Amino acid sequence: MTTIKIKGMSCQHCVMAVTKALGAIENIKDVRVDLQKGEATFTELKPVDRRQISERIKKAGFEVVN
Ligand SMILES: [Cu+2]
Repeated sequence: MTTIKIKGMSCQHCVMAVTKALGAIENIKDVRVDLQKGEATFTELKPVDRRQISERIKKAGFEVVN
């Protein structure tokens, strides 16, 4: 299980957008987004490039903080 910090989420729509953005990345499964903590957790079936994750999150309008 991988956990990343995400900046900029303020409501359930943000949660949906982040969940969708992460879920669309190959080899990422079981995405859970915690709005209050500003975190997303997911399973990597194979190691996923962190830069790719950051880019997808950015495209969705948010920012990875790690
Ligand atoms: Cu929102």
